[in-house]
Amino acid sequence: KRQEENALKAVKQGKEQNVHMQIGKDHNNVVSKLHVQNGDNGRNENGGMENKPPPEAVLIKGKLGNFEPREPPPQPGPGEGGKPVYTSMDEKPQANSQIQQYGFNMLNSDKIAMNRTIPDTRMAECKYWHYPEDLPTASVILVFHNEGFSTLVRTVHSVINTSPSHLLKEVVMVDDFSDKEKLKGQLEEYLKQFNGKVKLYRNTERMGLILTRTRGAELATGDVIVFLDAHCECNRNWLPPLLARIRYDRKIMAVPIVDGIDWDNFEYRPVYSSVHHRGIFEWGFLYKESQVPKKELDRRTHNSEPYRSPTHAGGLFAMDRNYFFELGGYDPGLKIWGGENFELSFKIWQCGGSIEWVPCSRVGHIYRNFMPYSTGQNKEKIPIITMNYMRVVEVWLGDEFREYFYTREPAVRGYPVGDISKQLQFKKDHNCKSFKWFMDNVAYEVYDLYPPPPPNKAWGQFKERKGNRCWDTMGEGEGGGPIGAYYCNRGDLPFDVKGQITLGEWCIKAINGDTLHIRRCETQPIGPWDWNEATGLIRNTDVDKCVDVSDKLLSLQPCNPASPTQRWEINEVYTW
Ligand code: LR7
Ligand code: MN
Repeated sequence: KRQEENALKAVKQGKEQNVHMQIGKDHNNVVSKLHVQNGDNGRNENGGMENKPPPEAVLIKGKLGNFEPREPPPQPGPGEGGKPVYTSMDEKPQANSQIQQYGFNMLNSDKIAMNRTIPDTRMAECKYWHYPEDLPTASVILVFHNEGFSTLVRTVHSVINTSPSHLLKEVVMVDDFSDKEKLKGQLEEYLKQFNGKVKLYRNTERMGLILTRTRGAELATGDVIVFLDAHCECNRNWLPPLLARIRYDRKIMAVPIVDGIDWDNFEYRPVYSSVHHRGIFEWGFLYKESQVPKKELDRRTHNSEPYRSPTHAGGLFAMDRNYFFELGGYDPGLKIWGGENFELSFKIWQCGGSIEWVPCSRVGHIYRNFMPYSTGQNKEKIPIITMNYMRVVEVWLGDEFREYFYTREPAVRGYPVGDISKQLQFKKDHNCKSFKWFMDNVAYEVYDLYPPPPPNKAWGQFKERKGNRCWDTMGEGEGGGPIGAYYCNRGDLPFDVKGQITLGEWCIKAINGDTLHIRRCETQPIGPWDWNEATGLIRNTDVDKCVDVSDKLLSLQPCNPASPTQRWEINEVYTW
């Protein structure tokens, strides 16, 4: 009991505590485990020594944490407690037009109180963490482009309501050149109630979210910058656990767990309960999340402690402001949307920092049903997102790993990515480690989930030799119905040396040896396709049948080199 009191006092004062501590070494060989009080766990070898870093958090079961808020009062009305809100039949047309505009059902959002409560989705033990009182201050940065009004300002209310006011230096809003009337004068007027705590800046041209965030960071005055998307609701005590990690080590990027809020009915749904996930990627750089390897979980004492993650989704994270700029911020060559999460993650890990996901910090994010704005293409019609990935690949991956990306995206190989000399110089100047080091030490499970793709044998459109139809998804996606052949106007299908035919991260498979479908690839990329360039037959070696087209439908039939409906060429003329 006394020990607990001492630990608590020490933590509050940000001082050394003379109690049991868990000490481990991390990749930088510095003490990295949380110093946790765990009661009866032997002796503390280092206890009592002066000049040790102060403990940054202590878990005292049964004693509510020092930043634990009072339960917020319920706001009777639609959506209270994170419950769903529904649209009546009469409202449907209006709701649909809002959804078209925003990707959210703003009609429903408008019914919900600005300070509705949401369910506390944290692990039970989160309530009992005590954090140092002298945490750094935070600037919460919200960048927005044509967001819905009520979802945008509910985000502001939520940040203000859930953050200790002395730790929230300000909310920095940066309007990325929205053209919606309501986001102009009316927003300025609305924000007056926050008495200067919320600052609004506007871009004079559309800069995209990446450059706009950098601008927000420049304008921020807090010690720590916290980025959130402009459609979030923060959960109980979300901020101190993030700040505590940065106070402990300023090179930690601290990431909250992102709960889901429904785009239609605004129901608040916990994303994971106690099974921890972390951010990874496949070789086309689609963002993925997978369960945290045991090895990583075992570094911790309590299951509510932060764990390390290779990357993050991009939108929600906290970082020491100066550290962000020491890293050069985001690569200013990245445009509009996408890839910036990987750029910053690889840079952090390879150049001496780390990323942690913090289970006791939870924030809800509204996932749109579609993106209401376009991210655009460059003048050669390559999507901006792909261009961004290429820049990241060229700067951070190195020869071996770069190859895997171009196997997935063969059409853009060799395409100029703009000037990356500054980024490469940064890597040199900071002695940044290789991507292989990152893969082996941080992102190791990616190899198991997404083994490096075998080189392509060919890629392009599978086209009838005598005819003008090409393989086509017919609008089907992963898990969907049979694919067919149609006008040759879209899509490419890389065909690799191990016999896979792939569509992005997916594979073409023959279900029951019959029709062709888009399915998950095998973990070990082997077979079953064989394309005979001479005859044009595409044989499925599992069932020894060939791809045939009849009435727009692709199916497997007994191989017949004389049949015109079985002879295919791979047409490498690719247009975006
Ligand atoms: O041109 C733009 N200018 C902007 O200011 C386009 C967007 N924005 C704003 C926008 O208003 C929003 O506040 O930028 C923010 C993010 O845009 P979203 O909400 O349309 O993006 P998203 O949620 O679909 O996408 C995810 O990936 C992006 C890749 O660049 C960003 O990193 C987003 O922040 C990121 N969102 C999350 O990580 C939320 C949680 C998980 C997901 C998905
Ligand atoms: Mn978003």
